[in-house]
Amino acid sequence: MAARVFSGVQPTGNIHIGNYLGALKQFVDLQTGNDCIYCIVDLHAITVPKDPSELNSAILDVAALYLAVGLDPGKSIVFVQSDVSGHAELSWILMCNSYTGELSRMTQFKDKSRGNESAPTGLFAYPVLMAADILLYDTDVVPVGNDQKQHIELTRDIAIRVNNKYGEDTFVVPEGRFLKEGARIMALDDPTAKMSKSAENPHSSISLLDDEGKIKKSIMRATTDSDGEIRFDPGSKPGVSNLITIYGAFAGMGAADVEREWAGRGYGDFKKALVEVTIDSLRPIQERYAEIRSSGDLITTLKDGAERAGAIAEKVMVRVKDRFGLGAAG
Ligand code: AQP
Repeated sequence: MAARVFSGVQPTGNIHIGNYLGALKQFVDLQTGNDCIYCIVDLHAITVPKDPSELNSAILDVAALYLAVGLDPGKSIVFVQSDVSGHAELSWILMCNSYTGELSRMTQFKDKSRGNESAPTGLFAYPVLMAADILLYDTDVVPVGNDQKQHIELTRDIAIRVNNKYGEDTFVVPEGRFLKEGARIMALDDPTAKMSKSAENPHSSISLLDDEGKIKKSIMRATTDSDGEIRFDPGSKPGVSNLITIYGAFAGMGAADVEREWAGRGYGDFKKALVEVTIDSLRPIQERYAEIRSSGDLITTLKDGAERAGAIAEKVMVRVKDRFGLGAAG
């Protein structure tokens, strides 16, 4: 039987090659032979204040990028999270079945709130919303970058806890899917931190929509080391290893093959080749994006996706409410 696949991306800024290599590429590969649902998770984006018109435009940017990288609405459901009310509804039910202790241990909350007492409650609770996103569709597989491992574990813990209390088949217990190569692309200016949309230095990441000049500058400035050897060793050579991972992911090669191809050559030439392979890989995505983003069909695709996703979600909500004894019919 086809597996149900669910994942999402936040419309919080420029989608970068980390998002692409860690998550979006998997989304595309999984479309064949699986039953895939891909979401633009806009409710997650408001955990920090957002300008409404910028947010709305960012939602459409991510939707257009989804289609530009190869998501096919004929094969997969593509929709916006807040267009299906079950996400917020299930999130509340799960919130009542999760512990403040386990949420306090989430590293993303600790990083983003930095102990600030006026950090929004949504920032604390959003891993539960993520669990709701996944459990709402009886998801078997969640393709994500490995920064999401902790959140997938939490989702599994909550699902198992609810199943133990309210019946084994209340939720499908999902599995995360993490790639071997590309699951964590590091920042170009600081290869000990993950590449992130919200980084201040524009040269720490490469956006899927960056022009050739920007791509060249960011890669040529990327932090390396002084030993001059193109060798994959994330522990002692994090910068060079990150560049090897990116090169390999775009060129379709493993790290060992990249090392062999570049043995005895210098960082300058390697970076120039990386610029080329990055530009060549992003060019067709950028061309398709320009067409899709300006077409009126995008909204129709998203509305149709929300209807199809909503029909699946509604069935799961009826089952969950019944198990919990919620509602007049319960
Ligand atoms: N550096 C990364 N390497 C590999 N995969 C990554 N992902 C994110 N960063 C990397 C994966 O991309 C998917 C979508 O991420 P998201 O938009 O939901 O949020 P995020 O993980 O919080 O991404 P950012 O870029 O770091 O955003 P900000 O700066 O807004 O927090 C996920 O599958 C994620 O694993």
